[in-house]
Amino acid sequence: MNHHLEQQAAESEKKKVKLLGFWASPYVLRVKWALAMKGVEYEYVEEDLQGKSAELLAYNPVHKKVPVLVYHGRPIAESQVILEFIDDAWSHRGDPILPRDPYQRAMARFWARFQQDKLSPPIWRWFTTEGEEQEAAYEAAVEQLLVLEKELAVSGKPFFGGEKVGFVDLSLGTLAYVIPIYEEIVTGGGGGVKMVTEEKMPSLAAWMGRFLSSPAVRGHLPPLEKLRPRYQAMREWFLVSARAKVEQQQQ
Ligand SMILES: N[C@@H](CCC(=O)N[C@@H](CS)C(=O)NCC(=O)O)C(=O)O
Repeated sequence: MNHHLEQQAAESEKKKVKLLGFWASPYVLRVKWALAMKGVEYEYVEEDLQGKSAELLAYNPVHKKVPVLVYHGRPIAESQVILEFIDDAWSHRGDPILPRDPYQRAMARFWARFQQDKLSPPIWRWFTTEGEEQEAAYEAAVEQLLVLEKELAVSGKPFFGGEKVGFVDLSLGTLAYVIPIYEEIVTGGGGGVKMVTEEKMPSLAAWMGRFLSSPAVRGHLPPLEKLRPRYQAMREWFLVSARAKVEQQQQ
């Protein structure tokens, strides 16, 4: 295709694909990465989650959350569902997101669910608590991270998807970006407890760097200087709320 035709095709695709998102949302990020993997052109609409647009409420009346991908006027919600849709709708483009083999597909979905159900909850708990609760969450998070470490080390591959970024990488991906931010905030920028270390989790630590610098990801990361204070404020809010609750109980 010559340049002009290519531009025309991209413009017409842009009219058919729209993403409703929020810049800091980890769920939106994975969709942006998947669209980049497939080279899909789309219109991006930033939502105000404090004052959601009529469009968002109409497109996702069940959850009222972002991301929502709108394809030819029809909405798809829930980030993991959207990833599968992108893989199906643009199966002829870019690298496959899910493996083709049925067993491998099932395993990819299994590990994506592991992230959601087993791994992310203790990591978030660790980031939003202090004292004994935080210590317990730390232990739980490390235990699950070591499960992943083993999985990656045994495969000997650069990504959970094999030679290339795939469904599991996209699902785990935001952790690669936010864990270092969490560590920095929790330790107040000083040394102290880290969650992912090269000594304990060499494969995972290497994967984090590799994933963040992969082509579909590196251009689509929210600015650290904006994300860091946002997370800092969230941690403070959780700690202040928890302390207030304890005080209330003591009265
Ligand atoms: N399970 C959903 C979660 C999406 C989600 O939690 N989105 C947040 C932004 S990070 C949201 O839209 N929150 C608005 C609200 O809860 O009112 C997915 O995977 O897409």
